[in-house]
Amino acid sequence: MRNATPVRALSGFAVDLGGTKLAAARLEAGRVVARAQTATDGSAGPEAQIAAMAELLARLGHQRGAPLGVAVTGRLGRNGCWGAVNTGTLRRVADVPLAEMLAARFGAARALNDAAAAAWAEYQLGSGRGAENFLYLTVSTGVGGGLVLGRRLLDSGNGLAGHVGFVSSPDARDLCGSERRGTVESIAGGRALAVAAAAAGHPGRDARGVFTAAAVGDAWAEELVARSARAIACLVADLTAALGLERVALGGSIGLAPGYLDRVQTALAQEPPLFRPELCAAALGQDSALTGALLRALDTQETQR
Ligand code: ADP
Ligand code: BMX
Repeated sequence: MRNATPVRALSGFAVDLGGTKLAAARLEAGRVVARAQTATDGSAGPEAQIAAMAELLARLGHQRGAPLGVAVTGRLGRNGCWGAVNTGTLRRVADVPLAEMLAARFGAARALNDAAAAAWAEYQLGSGRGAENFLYLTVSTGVGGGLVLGRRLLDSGNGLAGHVGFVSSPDARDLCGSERRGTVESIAGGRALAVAAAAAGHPGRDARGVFTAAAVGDAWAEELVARSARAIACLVADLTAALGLERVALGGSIGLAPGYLDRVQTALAQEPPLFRPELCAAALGQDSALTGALLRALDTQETQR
C-alpha cells in the first residue's frame, strides 16, 4: 500500500502494546503531543488488555469514533485475529477476535503488529525513507520485525510474516516461548537477557539491569550484551542474503540503548560487504509503532473512501 495520508493530516490516537509496556498517545500533524504509559500485564486476558488501553486513551481525551491505530505484540491475521507467537510474553492471548473487540469498544480502530507498524512509520517518515527493501528490527521484550519489500509492507494471512525473531541463531540452544529451539529471540531479546542473567548468578535483573552492569564493566553482563548484538548482526546478514535489504533500522529499548547499535555494527563488520546493509537507529525512536499504527488506520480510511 502506498501512503495516502499526508503528515499534516496525521492526527488522532494510537496504542502500542508491547511485552513490557503499554503506551498510548495523541498525535497532531504527525507528532506525539500527549502520551500515557503503564506496565504490560503479560498474564491478562484480552478483555483486560483492552480495558487497560481504554484507561490510557481516556486519560488522553479519546472519544468513541476518533481515529485510532492499535499496535500489538503478537501476530494479527488478516481476519483480525490476534495471538501471541511467544506465549511466555502474553500468556492468555490466543485466537482473540481483536478487530471486532476494538470496534465494539472504541468505534473506529485498526490493529496491526507492533514491529510492522513501526516499520511503516519509519519507511514513510523516518529512517527507511527512500529504501526499496527495508527492515525495522525491534530488540525489546522480544525481537520483532517489519519488512517493507518493493515499497510494500509485507503481511500474510496468518499474521506471521515479518516475525524474524523466530529464525534460528547459531549460538542459541534454549527452547523459545514459540516452541522453536534456538531462536534469535531466545538469545537476544529482553526476556532472554533476564533469563541468562539469572543463569549467570544474577537473578532479578531485567535487560536494563544487564546493560547497567555492562556499562560499569561487569564481564558477565558484557558478554550477554555482546552475544545479543552478535545474534542480531547474524540475523541482519541472513535476511540481507534472502531479501536484498538496503537498510535496517534498529528500535526497541535494547536496540536504542547506548552502545548497542555500535556493537551490532562491529559484529556485522565481520560479514562480507555484500551482506552488510546500511544500519541505523529508528529515527522516530519510541514513537515509531504509535505513529505507524495511526498512519495505517488513516490509510485504511482513505482507501475505503
Ligand atoms: P516493549 O517490548 O514493551 O515494546 P521496550 O522496547 O521498552 O518495550 O523493551 C523492553 C525491554 O527493554 C525490557 O527487557 C527492558 O528491561 C529493556 N530496557 C528498557 N530500558 C532499557 C535501557 N535503557 N537499556 C537496555 N534495556 C532496556
Ligand atoms: C515477539 C512477537 C512479535 C513482536 C515482537 C516484538 C509475541 C507476543 N510477540 O517476537 O509479534 O512483534 O516480539 O514485540 O509473540 P515486543 O513485545 O518486544 O515489543
